[in-house]
Amino acid sequence: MPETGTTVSNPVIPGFHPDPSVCRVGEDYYVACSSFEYFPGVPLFHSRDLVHWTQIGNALDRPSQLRLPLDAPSSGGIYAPTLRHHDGRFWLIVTNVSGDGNMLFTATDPAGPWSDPIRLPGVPGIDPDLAWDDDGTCWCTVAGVGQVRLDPHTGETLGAPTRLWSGTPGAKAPEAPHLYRIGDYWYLLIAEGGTERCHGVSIARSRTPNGPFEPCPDNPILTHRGTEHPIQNTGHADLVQAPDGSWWMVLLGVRPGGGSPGWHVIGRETFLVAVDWVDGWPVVGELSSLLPAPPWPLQPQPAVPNRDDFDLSELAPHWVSLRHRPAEDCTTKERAGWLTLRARGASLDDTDVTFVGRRQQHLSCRARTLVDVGEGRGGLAVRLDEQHHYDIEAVSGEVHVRARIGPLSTVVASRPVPPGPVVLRVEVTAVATMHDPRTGPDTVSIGIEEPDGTFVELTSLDGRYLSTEVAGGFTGRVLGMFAASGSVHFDWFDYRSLDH
Ligand code: 6LW
Repeated sequence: MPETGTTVSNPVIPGFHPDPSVCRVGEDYYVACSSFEYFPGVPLFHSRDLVHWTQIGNALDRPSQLRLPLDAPSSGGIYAPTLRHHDGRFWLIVTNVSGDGNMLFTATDPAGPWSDPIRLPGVPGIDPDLAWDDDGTCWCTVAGVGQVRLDPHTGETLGAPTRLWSGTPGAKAPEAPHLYRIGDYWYLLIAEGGTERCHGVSIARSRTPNGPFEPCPDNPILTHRGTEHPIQNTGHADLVQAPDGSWWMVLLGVRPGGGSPGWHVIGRETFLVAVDWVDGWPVVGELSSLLPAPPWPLQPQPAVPNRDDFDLSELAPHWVSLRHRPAEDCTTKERAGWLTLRARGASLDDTDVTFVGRRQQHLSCRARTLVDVGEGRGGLAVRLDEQHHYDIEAVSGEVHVRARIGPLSTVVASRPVPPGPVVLRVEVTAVATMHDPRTGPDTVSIGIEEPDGTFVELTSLDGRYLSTEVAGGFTGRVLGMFAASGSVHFDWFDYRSLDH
């Protein structure tokens, strides 16, 4: 997490928080991120200094806003929001690639409630952006890069979509457009090269919002492709101006670990970098894991607590489930001070399984939970998707560790335990030194705790199999609790960084 002082650490929003879109209202900054198959969707963060961010909610937290079919694929669902403030309201435009397509939501308070969706059947493609002209015309720009005029109050498109710019000739996937009026120009910021190692950020400008656009002679204005930089896949950016006139960029990047080709395991994270303007073009400062602190007082905000005792009736906003979260299957009201999960699917191989987790936000970390399975089955999991997860499952008198890697699924360890509640533990350790280029990014140790807190490791697995490079897709690891049969009760969940 960022520290105060002369430098601050990047990422500013660690863990699987990709496709950041930022806006500022007065002294307050807000960021929205993609959420894919998880419910609630579109995590929203607040900051007063661009460095310390607190999650204030999720924009899409009701079934009427986020309809994900129960068989929607992982890395489907919610892609690439744009968050803007205009005319006294917050506007959020986003794509649900697993059903409802492009949708627009509004709120007066970004912490919610957000409106029901305004559907946008005339807006094609993904990565929609919103920008308003002085005369109130609303321009919606999408990946490709295309554009269509929109009545944002009704969702009606006005006229046919037009093609604006395809980015650098030969570069794949021009996407993530954001359009801004800055000075005498309209600037069109895009990502290109694909969201993997070749990702980059390019820009073009025009005197009018609908082109013609002239590319920046120094494109890409940011990329780490082909470098040894520890932050890779840099792209999908958004710009914001601070009250002192300085400019900043939020963007996604990853931190691969291990040997060749490098595996990133906690998804695409949100980074911050300073931007200067030279001759009417933005020049991106050096992006590193230690940034010079911005020239204003830093304002640390409350971080996600390490431990959740499930004493409140509502779950904190960082807890996510898969595709939906029916209240009857996930409640703190059945047993005071415990989270009760009622099984739907039989395992994390199923798309409809009762799961409540939080993103792994540190390269090394520890997660523990006290579970009482009663007559049921359930436990603690490290999840990348249905085909890639490690879990420790308790049943009466026993625990089993299972690894699912692609088509292979195996019980790697079992152990008898006394009946009654048991503490399950997962410990992730990033690999520090490497003598072999085939070394994976981290190890995942899984086991139980003795009543005195001693860790009994049942297995230690190579973490590469729960990486995006192996699993594919757009997400990162989520650590969480699941029920595989019956009703399973969790007294607490404790997550700690073990990063140095
Ligand atoms: C998103 C696209 C991208 O829609 O990945 O990195 C896609 N950029 O802009 C999914 O996050």
